[in-house]
Formats: sequence, structure tokens, C-alpha cells
Amino acid sequence: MAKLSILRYPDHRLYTVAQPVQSVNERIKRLVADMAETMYDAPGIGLAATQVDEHIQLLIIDITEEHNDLRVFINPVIVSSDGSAVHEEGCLSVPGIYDKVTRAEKITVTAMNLAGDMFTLEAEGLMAVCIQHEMDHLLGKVFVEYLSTLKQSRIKNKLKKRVLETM
Ligand code: K2U
Ligand code: ZN
Repeated sequence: MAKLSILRYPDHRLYTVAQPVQSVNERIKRLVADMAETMYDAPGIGLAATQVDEHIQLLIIDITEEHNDLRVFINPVIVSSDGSAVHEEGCLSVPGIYDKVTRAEKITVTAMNLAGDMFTLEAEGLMAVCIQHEMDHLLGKVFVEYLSTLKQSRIKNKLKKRVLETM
């Protein structure tokens, strides 16, 4: 396994729309293993393939504190959603930035797992937030785009200043 580099906002590659996975082959299985190592090391509770510059419809989530319940979603589709809920969000591609985002409270998602079998999951709470956040990444959308243009401008300037300071 290997730790992968996570793209940082506002890298233009984060705006790429991911393509469907055609076959759950060894390359996909290796990528999932590397993404999981990267996510647990960050640490994070979710990671989309887009964030590691792999533009395919693949995301992983593990909301357990024990890091022992990895969920793999291949070609995920939200088939129904209900309600509305506000949650404080962060993103491994936007380090140090947290803000409130409104999303569907409950969702039903279908996807393929690493064995190539289709499954359906009804999710709410943190799992629902995380699935929606990661599926946005597969659409080339970062959570800060839900914020005001003023906040987005301040975030871009803050992150660009941080990069310059490290040079
Ligand atoms: O996309 C990512 O960078 C993964 C996020 C997933 C996430 C975003 C918003 C709300 C929940 C999960 C990272 O895990 S960000 C770090 C984090 C960890 C726990 C709770 C919130 C954010
Ligand atoms: Zn994110």
C-alpha cells in the first residue's frame, strides 16, 4: 500500500467530473487500499478518488473511531433524499477550513462494492453528510462552493498565502 498525495483547493483538477468505473479489477482494488491508507493517515472519515487525482466514480468512507468499517462505493447514485440538515464540514482538500453546509437529512444510495455486487444503503446523520460530500467531489464540487463568494475568496487567499509561506 502507499499514501497518496491529496489535491489542495483551488487546484483545477478538483473540478474534474469523474467517469464511471467499467470493471472492478486489481487496479481499482489497489487504489482503494492506497486511498484507505491515505484517509486513515490524514486522518479523515471519507475520501473521493478525485482528491487523489483519479477521476473515476469511487469513494470510501469509515466513520468509526476504530477505523474498522471501511465502506467502498463504486458508481454511487443517490436514488432518494429526504429532509434538510445543517452540519459543520471540513475537507482534506481544504485543510483548516470548517463551515456549516445544508444537505439532505436522509438519503438512499445504490452503488457497487469491491466484490462487484450492487447494494443499497439508507443513510442519515454523519454517514449521509459524508456520502453527499464525497459524491460532490465526484461531480467536481468542493464544499466551500456552498459558502458565500466573499468567504470563498477569503479561503482561496488564505490557502494561497499558506502555500507561499512554505516556499
Ligand atoms: O472529502 C474529504 O476531504 C473527507 C472529509 C469527509 C467529511 C466532510 C464533511 C463532513 C464529514 C466528513 C474529511 O474526513 S474532513 C475531516 C473531518 C473529519 C470528521 C468530521 C468532519 C470532517
Ligand atoms: Zn472533501
